[in-house]
Amino acid sequence: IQLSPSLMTMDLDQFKEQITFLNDKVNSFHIDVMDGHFVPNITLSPWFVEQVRKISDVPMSAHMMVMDAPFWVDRLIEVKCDYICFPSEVANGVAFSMIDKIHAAGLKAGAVLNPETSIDVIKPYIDLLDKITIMTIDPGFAGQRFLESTLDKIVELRALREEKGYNYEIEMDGSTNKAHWKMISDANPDVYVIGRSGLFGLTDNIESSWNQMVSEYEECTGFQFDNGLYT
Ligand code: S6P
Ligand code: MG
Repeated sequence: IQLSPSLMTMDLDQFKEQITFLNDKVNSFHIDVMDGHFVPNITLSPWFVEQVRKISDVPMSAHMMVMDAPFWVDRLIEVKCDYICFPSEVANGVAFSMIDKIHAAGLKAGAVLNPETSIDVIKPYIDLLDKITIMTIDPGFAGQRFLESTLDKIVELRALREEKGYNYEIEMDGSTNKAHWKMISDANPDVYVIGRSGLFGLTDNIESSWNQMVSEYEECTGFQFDNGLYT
């Protein structure tokens, strides 16, 4: 499986230690970028992407929760964020130009679907996307209720990709932990965003949290932990 730790839930007092530990274990870092309007919170930023890049070569994936998506796309292009994922809910009228700009910069373009958003919203440009993120919680905060019905969209996206030959990666985000590993794994996304409840919050040490996450994953799914990096 491909893992993408959500850095808004890391322990900032252990910034270097946690990033360095995860550096050769995960496929990307998930960077939540909020503007206080699309959701009532403010977390990470393009500046944070630059700080992580100083000590890590792991690709970075920005999850934008902002009203003015084109503005933040430009800022994330400036720092060469590897995946730039915009909120599909505010992309009407600007989706094609954002995707073209991201691609012209040699970066990957993604769209994020909040729990209430249906796949139909992104159908006009789905063939151009490199990633689609399905929110399995309400966006804005960590530690929120898992919304099981959102998993149907993962199954639908996989079938659609098969049928039409699309290239997007399918990612899920929210409450990836032992209460939900089994049902998420049944829905079979490509990328699992993992945050407070499934990794950073498990113990006060990143190595023991990682080991606990791996054993919880194996216990819940019956699969061997098979990190995408090593396959
Ligand atoms: C929420 C954000 C997510 C969270 C993550 C937190 O707005 O997009 O990426 O950081 O879901 O993890 P958890 O395990 O507390 O849900
Ligand atoms: Mg996120």
